[in-house]
Amino acid sequence: MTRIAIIGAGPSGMAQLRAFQSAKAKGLKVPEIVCFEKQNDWGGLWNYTWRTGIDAHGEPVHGSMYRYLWSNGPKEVLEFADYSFDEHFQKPIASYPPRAVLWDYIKGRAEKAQVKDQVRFNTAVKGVSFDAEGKLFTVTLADYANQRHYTEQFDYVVVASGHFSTPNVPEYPGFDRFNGRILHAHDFRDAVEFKGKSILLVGSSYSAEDIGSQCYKYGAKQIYSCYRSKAMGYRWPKNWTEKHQLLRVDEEHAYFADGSKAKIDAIILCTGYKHHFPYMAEDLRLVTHNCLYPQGLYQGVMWQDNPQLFYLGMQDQWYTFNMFDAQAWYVRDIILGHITVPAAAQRAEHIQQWHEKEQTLESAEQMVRFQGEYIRQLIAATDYPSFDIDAVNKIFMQWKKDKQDNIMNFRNKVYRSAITGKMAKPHHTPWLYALDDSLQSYLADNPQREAM
Ligand code: FAD
Ligand code: NA7
Repeated sequence: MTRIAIIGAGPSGMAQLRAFQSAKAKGLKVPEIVCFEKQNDWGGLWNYTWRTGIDAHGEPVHGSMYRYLWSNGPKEVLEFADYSFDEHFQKPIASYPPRAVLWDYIKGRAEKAQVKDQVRFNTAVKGVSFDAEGKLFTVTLADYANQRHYTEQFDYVVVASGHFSTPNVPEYPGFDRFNGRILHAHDFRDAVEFKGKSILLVGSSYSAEDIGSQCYKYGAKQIYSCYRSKAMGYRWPKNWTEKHQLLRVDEEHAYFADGSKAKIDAIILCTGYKHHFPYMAEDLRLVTHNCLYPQGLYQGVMWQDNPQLFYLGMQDQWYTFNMFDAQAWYVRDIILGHITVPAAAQRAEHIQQWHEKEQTLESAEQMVRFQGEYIRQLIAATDYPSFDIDAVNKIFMQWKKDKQDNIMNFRNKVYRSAITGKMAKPHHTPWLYALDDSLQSYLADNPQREAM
């Protein structure tokens, strides 16, 4: 029987499991699927861990999420087209759920699909190689629950191990003599640690914006953020100053390119992540940076040099869960033979066209539309339920505007679902004052009364 290995049971791997299950539910014959997940539960980054560094098995900790993380975009832009938030929660909820609420939602669909028995947990993929003659992959595995290493063979491999877990850690002069803590966003867990402290955030993208906002919310004394190429440019609270490029630090100060300096207690490097697939043989390994159309992947998913290998979710992400779905359904239909893949030269041309188009994008709106169009084309080729991508693109633009209007208030806004047509319900407590963001508190209709 044809066998498929999925590497990782995060949102992308779970989308692939659900895609095949949906085909099976329609009476189609599907291959044997084994999903390998190195953690003891699914959900990927949404499966929070307090750990940093090395996990209980000596594996690099995958988690980059922190306590108090709330969705950084509206839930309406990531909603599954085949499983709405209303279906999962059985009532309207607000637009920016905390981490635990989104994890619950992701798990809800996969549990309904009953695919958990296809996942081998506590099992890390250590090697993937391909035998061109036999046309089979050999996957080397570390089974931590049973303390054994073994190999298995597969006809197809789907890499869904994420790309926001291996930190990009630059060094600046003076780091080796700075008196305070220096950490990467990947190791940031709890904003309360920085209450009353002066912190410096290096970087000017999502992690800097959100970790800074967390630290503001939980009582940091002073926040400095510094950018290399582009300022975030929001109207920050009074105790948050945006600086240009960091030049160096000494025991207790940071020095910036504009000649100013600041006294700081800690440095948080919000300097992004690396695509890192050490377990893939070199000829199968995706090498890219955080962009919207990684080169070498036909339709953003199929490895150009080997049509039996796929990567999911490797793009920079405006769209997330529904993009992983669009990709997973597409990959499924290639494997099932429902989508005919063109010859290598045409595939290369197709990749090149999208790559060149990406180079012309300048504004956020153009980038969102680009990714929306990509998803639209994938969905059109499969039976994934279509949804109004233009409406979702508009929600993205409204979200950008809401952030520009008030960066500390945008999470109180609500949007209309493109899946159900219904409006979200405002949350019971403004984000800045909602310090308890547990699932229970978030879903409570009247948290004060329910706490009594
Ligand atoms: P991951 O979620 O990274 O899952 C990959 C899985 O692969 C993990 O379970 C991991 O344990 C497993 N794995 C890795 N290596 C191996 C191996 N060798 N063997 C076996 N298993 C392995 N997206 C949003 O939509 N909204 C947000 O608000 C949002 N916030 C974010 C905040 C942070 C701090 C970060 C880092 C990302 C955020 N994202 C957000 C984007 C996030 O990338 C996606 O939501 C989503 O988690 C990506 O899913 P994935 O399955 O591709 O990867
Ligand atoms: P991103 O979005 O990849 O951004 C990385 C940031 O780090 C960006 O501002 C970079 O500046 C900056 N950077 C990278 N290297 C350096 C050095 N050496 N010095 C200074 N600044 C640097 O990563 P994020 O972690 O913010 O976001 C990733 C995901 O996590 C995202 O999808 C969210 O949902 C959560 P540049 O613009 O390249 O000059």
